[in-house]
Amino acid sequence: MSQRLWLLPVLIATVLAVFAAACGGGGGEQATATRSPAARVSPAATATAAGTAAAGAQQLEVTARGIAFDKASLQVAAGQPFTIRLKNDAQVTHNLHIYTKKGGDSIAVTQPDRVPAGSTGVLSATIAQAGDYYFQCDIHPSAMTGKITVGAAQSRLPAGSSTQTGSSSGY
Ligand SMILES: [Cu+2]
Repeated sequence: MSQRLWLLPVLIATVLAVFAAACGGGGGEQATATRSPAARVSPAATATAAGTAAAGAQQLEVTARGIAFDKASLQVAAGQPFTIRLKNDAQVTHNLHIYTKKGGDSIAVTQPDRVPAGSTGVLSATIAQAGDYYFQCDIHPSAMTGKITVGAAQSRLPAGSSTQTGSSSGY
């Protein structure tokens, strides 16, 4: 009888140990990311998809002719990826470089960094903070400048994965 009593705690300890191990293993799997806010998008967010492209990537296009951009202001939504295609229709090299402000910190520049005459460079970026930013051609920083306005991103995202982005997807 004394032997049985002695065994009991050992058994309990064993059971507890097994349990702990099982729970530990399960805990790891629970750590998988829980990010599915996209799943619940209100149908009210049918914001008339006017100018700005929808569904994720916003696509803008700027053309360089002579020593000038054809646009002096651009607009994108905060926190959403966008691309700017710089078509260089000029006879000289240009680029398009976004800075926090004139003379400020670099945010993003076209690839390639120097866009030869007759070719196209692409700038891809996401700017988290709304506000006014500055862009220029680094080769002609006094002649080729503009403002890029980053608007607060709100009820845009038409949830549906429908591909109704811009129709001008060249290439
Ligand atoms: Cu230039």
